[in-house]
Amino acid sequence: MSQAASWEVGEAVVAALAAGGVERLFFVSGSDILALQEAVAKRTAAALPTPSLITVLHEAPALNAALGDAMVSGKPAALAVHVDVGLLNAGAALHTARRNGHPIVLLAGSPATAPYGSMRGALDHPIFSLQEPRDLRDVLRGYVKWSWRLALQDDPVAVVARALQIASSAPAGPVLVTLPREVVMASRAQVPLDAVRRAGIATPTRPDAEALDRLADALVRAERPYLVTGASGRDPRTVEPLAELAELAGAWITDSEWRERLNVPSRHAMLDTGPPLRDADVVVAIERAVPWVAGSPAAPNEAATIAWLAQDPIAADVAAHGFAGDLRIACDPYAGISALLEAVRARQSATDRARATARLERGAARRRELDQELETAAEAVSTRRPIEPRLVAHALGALLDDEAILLDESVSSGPLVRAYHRGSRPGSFYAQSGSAGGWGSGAALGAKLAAPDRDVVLVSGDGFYGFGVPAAALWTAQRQRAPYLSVVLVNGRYSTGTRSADAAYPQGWTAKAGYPGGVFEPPPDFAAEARAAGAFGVRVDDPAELRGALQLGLEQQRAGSPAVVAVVVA
Ligand SMILES: Cc1ncc(C[n+]2csc(CCOP(=O)(O)OP(=O)(O)O)c2C)c(N)n1
Repeated sequence: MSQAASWEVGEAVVAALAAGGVERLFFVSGSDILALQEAVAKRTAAALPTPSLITVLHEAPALNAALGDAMVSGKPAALAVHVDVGLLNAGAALHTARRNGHPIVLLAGSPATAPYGSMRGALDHPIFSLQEPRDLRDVLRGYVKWSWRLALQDDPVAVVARALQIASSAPAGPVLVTLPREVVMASRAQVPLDAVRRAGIATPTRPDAEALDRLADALVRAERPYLVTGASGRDPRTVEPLAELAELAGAWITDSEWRERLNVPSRHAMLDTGPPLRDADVVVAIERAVPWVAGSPAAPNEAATIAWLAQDPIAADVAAHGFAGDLRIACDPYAGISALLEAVRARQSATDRARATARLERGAARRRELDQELETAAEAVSTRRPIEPRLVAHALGALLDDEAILLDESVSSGPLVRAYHRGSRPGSFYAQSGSAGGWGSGAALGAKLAAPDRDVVLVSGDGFYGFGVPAAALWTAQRQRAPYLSVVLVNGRYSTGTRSADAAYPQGWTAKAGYPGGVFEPPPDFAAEARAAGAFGVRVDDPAELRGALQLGLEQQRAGSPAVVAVVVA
């Protein structure tokens, strides 16, 4: 009788990830994840299914790249890092992973504890004893949906199957598996990968019919209905029915405070063309955990009917919430929006329809006016020096075609970037749903790996750009032929430490002292940094050269080189 073939547990993990559709394993080196590195190399050599290993020079852009990959591909992505230090280096990207809701499998090596010489992979260096304060999983409590410490007696394929199932089932999010070194280096009989294929992901939930009918009744009767969203466009199929719902119901839409995705075409007639949200009589918050600040002037008024339509309509993941909700409809957003559209259609009378159409016409007229105002305002600053962020936003809007992917991390210039964006295609605009600055460079890299044929453009404030360890991402972009264009708005300051300081301490000591802590003058030369990382880099301070520089950056990208255009702005 022939003996069953064996493989290392690390190889079982890698094979199971591949079986689960993970195409890329973002990787930052460590002595306890060698088994994964070895397994990928071995399986690549043998032409066996394996994620490709993407070396990134820092864990923060590595995790952000995994997020960018999952965000654009819609498939799970994985990241392997070294023990506690690797996870801690991933840092704020863990926050983004939690808030952006992508299916991510985090793998962290865990130091050996087996006594020296007792088994393969056992303790052989003093450092191992220092690399796991208590249980590594404690570090990430609050940031992952689920975690597991792989043990010798576990079936590694079943553990990966469970990890992928939990990460991918709605609401999707990160999971963590810690991998003790002796465990991943242990030999096991090979097992089939059926557990991964058959684990299954939860099917989308349909909205409760009665609750949906009540909401449709309210929407049809409403005089000033509002749809507030942010991340419904995570499912690209929602864009069309959401736009149609707004048109049919004559409902105003806003996502301007937190547009994580393109939720409706960015020049839609009902998008940000309506009265203040405060005046709404019926509000539907769609896939948006925190749609306004309760009690503030930007919130709906007390008398408004408020409905929540989301995978998690109570936002259980937000510790303190406290928003009113007359209806909380748990559903897959695509199922919910589509059902609401049909329910509104079914009960609109001719008079209801006419009232809705009148609002739609008002929206369309306001949109034309706004577009004209935006052009006039851009024209008015077209020769100003230093360059106005508005001019950059305008130039970007004009430069990008509908196939392009725009990633926005431009903080105080965000409203301008969104206003001038002309994208209408689902998946043409991305931002993050959290607050962890530094997402952009890694996310752009991951996006480009997932969509190699599309232009990928990041627009970022210089502060957040610096947080993202851009050189580490640019290096990988260069090596992997995954080029993206970064447009950095260089003003040498954090709006938090300057504008916010002014708001909190008008004419305060900070202002008098010239904003120490808020200003970094002179700012780093981000173009030179890009060149040092092997990318194209150019600095622009003349408005007449702006368009040409952006065009050149785009061409560099198309020719295969990552590019950075650092624009010195007012
Ligand atoms: C990792 C991280 N550190 C600090 C902050 C706090 N913060 C919020 S906005 C901001 C300023 C961002 O500056 P910049 O990117 O230059 O954009 P600007 O404010 O100048 O528009 C900072 C520091 C954060 N959100 N994330």
